[in-house]
Amino acid sequence: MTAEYQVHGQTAVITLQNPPVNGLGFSTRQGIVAGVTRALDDDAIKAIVITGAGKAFSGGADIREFNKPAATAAPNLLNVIAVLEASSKPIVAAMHSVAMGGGLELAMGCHFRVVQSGTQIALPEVKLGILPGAGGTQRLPRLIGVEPALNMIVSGSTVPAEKLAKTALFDEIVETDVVKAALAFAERAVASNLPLKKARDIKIKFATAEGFFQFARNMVAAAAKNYPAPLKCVDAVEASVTKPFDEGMRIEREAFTYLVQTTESKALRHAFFGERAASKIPDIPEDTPTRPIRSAAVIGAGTMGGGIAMNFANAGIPVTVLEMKSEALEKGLAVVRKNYENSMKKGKLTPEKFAERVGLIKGSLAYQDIRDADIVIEAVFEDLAVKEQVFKQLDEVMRSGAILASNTSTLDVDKIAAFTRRPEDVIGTHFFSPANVMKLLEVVRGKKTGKDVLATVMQLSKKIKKTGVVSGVCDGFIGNRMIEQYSRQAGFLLEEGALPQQVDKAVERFGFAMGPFRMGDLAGNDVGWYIRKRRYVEKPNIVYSKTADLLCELGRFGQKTGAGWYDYKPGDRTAYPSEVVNEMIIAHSKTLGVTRRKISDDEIVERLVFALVNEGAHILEEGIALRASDIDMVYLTGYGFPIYRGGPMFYADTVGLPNVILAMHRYARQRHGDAWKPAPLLEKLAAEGKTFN
Ligand code: T1G
Repeated sequence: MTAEYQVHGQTAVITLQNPPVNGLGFSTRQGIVAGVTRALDDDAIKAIVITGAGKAFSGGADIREFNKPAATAAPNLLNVIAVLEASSKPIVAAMHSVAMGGGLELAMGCHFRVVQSGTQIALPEVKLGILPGAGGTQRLPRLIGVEPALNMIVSGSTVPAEKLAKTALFDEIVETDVVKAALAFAERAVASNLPLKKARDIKIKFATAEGFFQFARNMVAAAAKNYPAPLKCVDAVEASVTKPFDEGMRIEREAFTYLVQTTESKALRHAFFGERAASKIPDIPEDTPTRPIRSAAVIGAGTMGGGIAMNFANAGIPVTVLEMKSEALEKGLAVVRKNYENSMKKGKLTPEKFAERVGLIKGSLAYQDIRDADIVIEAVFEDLAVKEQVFKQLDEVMRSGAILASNTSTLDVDKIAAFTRRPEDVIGTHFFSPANVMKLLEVVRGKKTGKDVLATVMQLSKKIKKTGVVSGVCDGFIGNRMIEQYSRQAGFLLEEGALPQQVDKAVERFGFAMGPFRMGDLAGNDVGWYIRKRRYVEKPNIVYSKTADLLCELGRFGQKTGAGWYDYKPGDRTAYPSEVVNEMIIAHSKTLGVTRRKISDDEIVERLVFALVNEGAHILEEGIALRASDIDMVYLTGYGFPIYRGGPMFYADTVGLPNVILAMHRYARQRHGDAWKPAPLLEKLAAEGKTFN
């Protein structure tokens, strides 16, 4: 069992031992009950202290057990907490580092709580699409007050213990050695025969309950569209005020049981694990030595280069931005400074932080100035000849052991590595615009990329607060390769009867942050145009809709030219449907001899999303992505896919892969059937009744 039992004088100390964060898994729960029972049966023991080994008191229920029998096997967390609360001997929680979710609920079931300052306190269950299911919604309001408790439970936010020092949640707060303090507290409690405090016995006085909770419901409902958990949190906390304790517990349990089986919760848990799984690379052990990254350099001070440089400065890493012309350099650095000024104006950045970050970014016009950087990221024009020239220079100048990274979004990283005499130091670091905001970082592993280089860049991605996802080398890596099939379908839909605003609205109702045409107008329609021109030469047998080319031939590149799929007014980013474009689309259907038809929103969503799924299946079977959840993380953190649907591959699992194939067969009977040939992996999994994840 994973809870250790030790005796200190007349006090038994039960220490949770379930690394990495003492998740309250089945064997840990058993260990706690066994320890308390042993202490109660031993007359020499007068008190009990409970604490956690390592880096957490407890991170809560062991989420690796979710949806498995062990999660609810007796003694479940409610049983454990009932044993604590019913103990005839005082039980003192010695809390440090992290006390979250079920971990905090466990502590609230104890009679007393001694906490080390700086301990992270939270009931983050709502972030997993559930709510505290072991009394948190009933005890926390009694211990810290209804409003602060409701805010913590509905937001899932973390609060440092010292912020709650004056509440009944803690009996003592100490700077160091919380176990020693808890032992001393226990001894005093025994000596003074301190009455045992039970949070459940605290009566809540809250005169304005009805109005308060109605207001809370209105606020939460507005902010939590598509997520059922927050409103259930309000219901449960309201019960802590309006109902007897045991009735409140029943209401909480009912809500928990409902929420834990919702697709939204499964999607959020999938994303939680997906984020962590992405950093695991099968052939690279976790303890692979990494190279120190104490300084960085970025080639190119354009939008991407500036944004990439900000990531380093934000992480406290000095970075030099290299340009060829001083006006380009000055312009780029001015944009970076402006970004920081805007954050400071919005109160997101203190003047000290502003000065520190701006101070960490230097400009230069000479390669010699960056030769000692530990990593250099090239962010120049997306053309292989230009990359060749840059990497040949880097190969000449950079110190040995420096990591040479390219921010290319589609070009072959193996070809780029071959421009140097050190391909093992070359890797792709594909940032997404705006690079200082988007969480996704596609880390492209070349055939010769060194294992320590890959491990270093994955570690760096965490340091600069990115979600690093490993991709193999192929055109478009993971995200852009899939989005190309998505865009193909979007173009075909225009030819067959839909208009840009219908397509965008349909996928935005599905939950995408932005539909394909608004996204094109934002990113620049000329980007896709450039890639398609290359495609027409490289892969002439793949058919694309010409609508996007006709649009670009009109010079309608999007917001940057004041017109794209939509019309724009100066200083106004609203996308207004364009008569010119809609007429062009309708005329183009006529040219093709296609009779336009009414297309349902469902068909639009299925064709766009299943196009992603099918290409994702190809990417998986080719080994470009290590796992399906990596593909989901790419779409959740880089392409605005709705998180409550878990990502394209998770969503396909919830639809059912046989149903995805049925839909693809239906669309294959319409136009351009080649686009709907199911990937072999998709067919195999569907036939075997399996899922991607
Ligand atoms: N159970 C099991 N493993 C967990 C875990 C948990 N609760 N939390 C984290 N891990 C693993 C994580 O997968 C990773 O594993 C390692 O710990 C380090 O995590 C009834 C039912 C605790 C603040 O939602 O917020 O209680 O990849 O990289 O940055 O009401 O993890 O190393 O193998 O994040 O130091 C509620 C979620 C559960 C807490 C630590 N609890 N965890 O952050 O490390 S529901 C949570 C976190 C519940 C009850 C309900 C953070 C952390 P690996 P990490 P970190």
